[in-house]
Amino acid sequence: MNKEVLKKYVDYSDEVKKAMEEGRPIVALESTIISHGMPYPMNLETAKAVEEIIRKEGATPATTAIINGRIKVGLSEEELKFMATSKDIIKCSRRDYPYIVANKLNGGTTVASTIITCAIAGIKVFVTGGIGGVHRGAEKTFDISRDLQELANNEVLVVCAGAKSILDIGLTLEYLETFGVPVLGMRTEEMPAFFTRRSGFKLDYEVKSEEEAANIASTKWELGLNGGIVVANPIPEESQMDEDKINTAIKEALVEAEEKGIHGKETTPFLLQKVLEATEGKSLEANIALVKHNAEVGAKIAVAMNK
Ligand code: PSU
Ligand code: MN
Repeated sequence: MNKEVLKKYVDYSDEVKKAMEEGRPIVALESTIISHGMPYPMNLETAKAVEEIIRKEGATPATTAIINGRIKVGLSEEELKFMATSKDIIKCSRRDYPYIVANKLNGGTTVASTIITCAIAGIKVFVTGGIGGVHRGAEKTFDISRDLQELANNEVLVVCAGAKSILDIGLTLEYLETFGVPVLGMRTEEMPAFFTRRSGFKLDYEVKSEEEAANIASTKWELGLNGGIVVANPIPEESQMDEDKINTAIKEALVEAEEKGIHGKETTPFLLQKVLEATEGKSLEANIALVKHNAEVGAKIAVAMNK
C-alpha cells in the first residue's frame, strides 16, 4: 500500500501516532462490538475499560472505525461515544469498506475490516471477543464470515475467546486449517466456545505463556508463512456460563432467526441480541469479562512481540 495515498484516508489518534513514532507496542480493537454487539451504556463502558487494561499492561490501544469516511486508528473519547450511541453506523466488513469510505459514512469495524485496517496501519496484534466463523447450516446458506478469509490473508495475531456456539465450531476449525491459520489455545487444550471454556473440539497446540504465542507468530512471519494466527483464550472460570442454559438460548435463537428469515450480516447481531434476552443479561456480563481478559492477554503478547 502506498503511504502517501493512504494519508488521504487514514487518521491516527495522537496516542497511536506517538506510540508508532516511539516503536512501542500497539493493540488494535474492533468497533462492531461497540456499535452492534452490546447495548448502550455497557458498550461504551466496556470499550473504555478495555483500552485502560491495554494501557496498564504497557501497550497502546487503537480502536478502529470509519467515521465520516475517515479510516480511524485510535478513537478519541468523543468518537468512542459516537460509536456507542449513533444509530447511523453500518456494520462494516470488507465488501462494505469502500462504499462507506467513498460516501463518507460511518462503519463499525468487524474482525474482518479491523484486520484490513491493521494491515494498512502495520499493527500486528488485535483483541476481540469472538471471531466470526462458519455458521451452522452453512452447507445450505453459504454463510461463512469474511473474518476467516482476512485471517488467512493478513499478518495479524487475533486474540479471542474462541467462536460462539451460534457457529459450527468444528467447521470453523476445518476452514482455518484449510487456509493455514494456526489456532493456539492459551493455557487450554480445547477450543473455547466463547461463553464457556470448553467446546469439545481439541486443539493441536496449547501455549503456556504470552511470550510463547508471540514467538510463534514472529517465527511464522519471519519464515514468510504469511497470514494470521488465532490465540484462543478461554473465558475466566468464574465468569463462565452454564452450558445447558446457554445452549438452550442459542438453539431458540437459531429457530427464531430461521422463522423470521434473518440472514446475511443481520444474523450475528440478531442471535447475540436473542441470547442476551434469553439469559436476562447474563450473556452480556460474560461477554464483558472475556473481552477484558482477552485485552490483558493481547497486550502482554504485543509487549512480548516488541522485545
Ligand atoms: N461475536 C460477538 N460479538 C460481535 C461479533 C461477533 O460476540 O460483535 C461481531 C464481530 O465484529 C465479528 C462479526 O467480526 O460480528 C462477525 O459477523 P459476521 O458473522 O456477519 O461475519
Ligand atoms: Mn455472514
